[in-house]
Amino acid sequence: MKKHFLHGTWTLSSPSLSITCEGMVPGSIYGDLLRNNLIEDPFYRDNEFKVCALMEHDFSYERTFEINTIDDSLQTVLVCEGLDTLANVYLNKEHIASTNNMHRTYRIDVTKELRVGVNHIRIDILSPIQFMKQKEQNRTYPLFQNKDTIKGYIHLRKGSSMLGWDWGPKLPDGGIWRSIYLETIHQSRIDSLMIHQIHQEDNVFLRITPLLETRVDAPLDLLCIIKDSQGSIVHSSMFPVIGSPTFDVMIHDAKKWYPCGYGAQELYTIDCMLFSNGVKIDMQSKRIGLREIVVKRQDDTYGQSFTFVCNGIEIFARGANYIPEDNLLSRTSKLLTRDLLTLAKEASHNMIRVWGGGIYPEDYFYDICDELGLLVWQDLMFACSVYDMDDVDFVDTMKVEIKDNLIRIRHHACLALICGNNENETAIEHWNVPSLERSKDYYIRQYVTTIQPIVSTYAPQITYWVSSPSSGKTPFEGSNSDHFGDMHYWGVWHNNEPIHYYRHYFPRFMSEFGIQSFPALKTVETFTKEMDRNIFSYVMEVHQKNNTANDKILNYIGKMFQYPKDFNSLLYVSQLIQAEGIRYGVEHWRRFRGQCMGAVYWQLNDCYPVASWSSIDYFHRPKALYYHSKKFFSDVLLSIEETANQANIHLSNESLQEIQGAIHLKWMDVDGIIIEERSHEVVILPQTSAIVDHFSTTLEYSQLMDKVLVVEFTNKSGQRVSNQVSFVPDKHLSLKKPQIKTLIHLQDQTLTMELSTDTLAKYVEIGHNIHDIRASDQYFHLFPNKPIFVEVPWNDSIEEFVNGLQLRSLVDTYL
Ligand code: BMA
Repeated sequence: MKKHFLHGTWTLSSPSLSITCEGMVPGSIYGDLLRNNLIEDPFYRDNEFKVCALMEHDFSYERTFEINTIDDSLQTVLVCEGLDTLANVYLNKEHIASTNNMHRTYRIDVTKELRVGVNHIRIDILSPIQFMKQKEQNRTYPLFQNKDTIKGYIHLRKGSSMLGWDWGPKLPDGGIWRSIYLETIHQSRIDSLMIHQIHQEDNVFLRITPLLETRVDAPLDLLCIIKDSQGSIVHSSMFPVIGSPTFDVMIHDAKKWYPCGYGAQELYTIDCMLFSNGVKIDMQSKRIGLREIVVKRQDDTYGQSFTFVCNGIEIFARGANYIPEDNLLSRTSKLLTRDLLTLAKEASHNMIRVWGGGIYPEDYFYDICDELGLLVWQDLMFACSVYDMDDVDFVDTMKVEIKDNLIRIRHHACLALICGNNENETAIEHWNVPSLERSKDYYIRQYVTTIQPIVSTYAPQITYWVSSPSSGKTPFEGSNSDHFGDMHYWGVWHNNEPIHYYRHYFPRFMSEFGIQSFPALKTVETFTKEMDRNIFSYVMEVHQKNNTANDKILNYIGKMFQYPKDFNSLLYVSQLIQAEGIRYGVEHWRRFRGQCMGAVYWQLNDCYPVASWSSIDYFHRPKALYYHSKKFFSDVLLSIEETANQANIHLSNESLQEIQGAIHLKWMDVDGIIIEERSHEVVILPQTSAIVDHFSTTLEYSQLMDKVLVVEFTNKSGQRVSNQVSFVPDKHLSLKKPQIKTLIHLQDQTLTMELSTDTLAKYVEIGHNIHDIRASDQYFHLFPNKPIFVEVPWNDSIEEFVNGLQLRSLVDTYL
């Protein structure tokens, strides 16, 4: 099988816009217009609106290519791995296909149309906006749709958030966004490989089923080679194809794959080759991990568990929700995805939920998750909507889309669960949707009757979960309960509930909860002019997609912190409420390990520079939440469950080893004067959480305003985790301007900073006026007599660092 890629330079045109320019394939219309200076940066100020309007027009991509010879006995297929979205495809002026789904792979037989010599291909991309408008006009009954998205998106199988979301602009890019090539096929090909695993203690039995597509009845042979992560061959066999082939292999002493923190990420490669008369005519290769992942759902005193179990180990899932990485699809890259996911792993995330309102990620996304040991909760691409199951074209294309994507991703070690949709069940149960009975009927037809069997056919070993959230019981029955299934809790944030309400909930698995913040000033500067830098300015509000959210940020700031003195302080403090709020929730749920077995916050990343719930912004600048997550997600967590004037100290151990060490408790004032101090030894079993100490005070509020309770746990090898709390909110703490001193060494492109202070400095941020700082720690609390060491990757001189160093802490926002 030969591939002739049609990548590279095409001509992009739009007659109604009088545009003709160079286009890059794979790529996107906006990407090309931007490169050719035909549009301004769509992310700058309010350019979004001008750029969005362009998609009311049709565009065409075309090019010529040469074919030297054509073997009449062979078939040629044009493979389009991503056409976005409504496309008409022409080869040598013949219409060869019409497409309606950006998530699908199209295989178009072009044997008849292809010629020796020069060929001409043209792909017309029709306006998604016109299509949606038309569909909405023809609709006779209302269906529930997300209000932040261009109406009618529910009829089009295009990444919904490209048409706007409560964190994303309405920039419906389009084009040839994934690979396009001609494939020359001999009489037969391997269409797909299905791999079943049966785990028998140290051995793993593999059943490998290649699905063959054969055009002629000629003898064929299959060769299967399996290699381990070191490249050593652990199995090789060749056999003739008889009927529908399937072959079984036993891998002895299997090196298993585990999510990060629970074991290694061993990966095996299966190469399956098809031979005809001794000539190799096709091949498929899959990299797999030997692992068994189930979701344990067992009735218990709290309701029913919802626990990911990998190779028999119960996992407390710690992670974040992932959205598309860029509204301009041509700007994403493997490098950027790796950077994002590596950041997540470095902060002890072990699960990424691919949220259902976007797009199915690239193959490399799953490869990276396999390598890093990040479990993937994969939503199918349906979110916050009711879809028209009487629309035959929609249903037909949806079925193929799901099949295509399951076949593409099902072998990945990281894939832990397939979920039917995001919030569609709970929307029908709780959100007062129109056409209620019809919506219920459509829901059941879509996720239960149609999709569930597709998942059990094409990914039979992956758990199918009908919706997030769901109780897993009869649809629309307690879909967002904290006794069954998974839960999205948005009382904090969307309903303005105070942050301590997180403690009112004991979910079995919290798959969404979040608090917004602004991105760093450097990020804000990319889309604003000086005059825009006020959170209620027009431009800042254009970059705030969640109605009234800036008011909410101020509201939460007011509960915790003093009024920030300027714009930059406000951005910083907004990140602190987010970091502190999410910490508060996660620490609570980790204290109830067993009852709760997952905390996946909303959201990991951004698709453009915006105020949002992300922990890492569009330019991959980690926010305070990111740094907090390093601690609240780490295997060993010391947390303080404080009430008015007392506190339980909890130690949570997610590791597989028992840990022993000393708890050290200090009750002190902000200048480091110790009032009370004690320490004692503790032992904590693997994968448990326990109360290890208790503290109480009888002091009055006014006497508590300069006091802090600091707890530390130091294990036998000297590793330390700590936490702190005051019994008054930070805004009432009597903080003074600290004198923060730094001692800095540079070695092997790493700066080691020792920071010390004369009085408590809260949420210390290490910034630089030019460079981005990715320190090993940030937003930490610095106590007198307790220096903190931080490492910063740095490939410039020490002077450059010192000259631009910008340190700040909480008091700097108001004093
Ligand atoms: C959740 C998500 C998204 C949304 C987020 C913030 O419900 O599923 O649809 O962006 O809340 O509002």
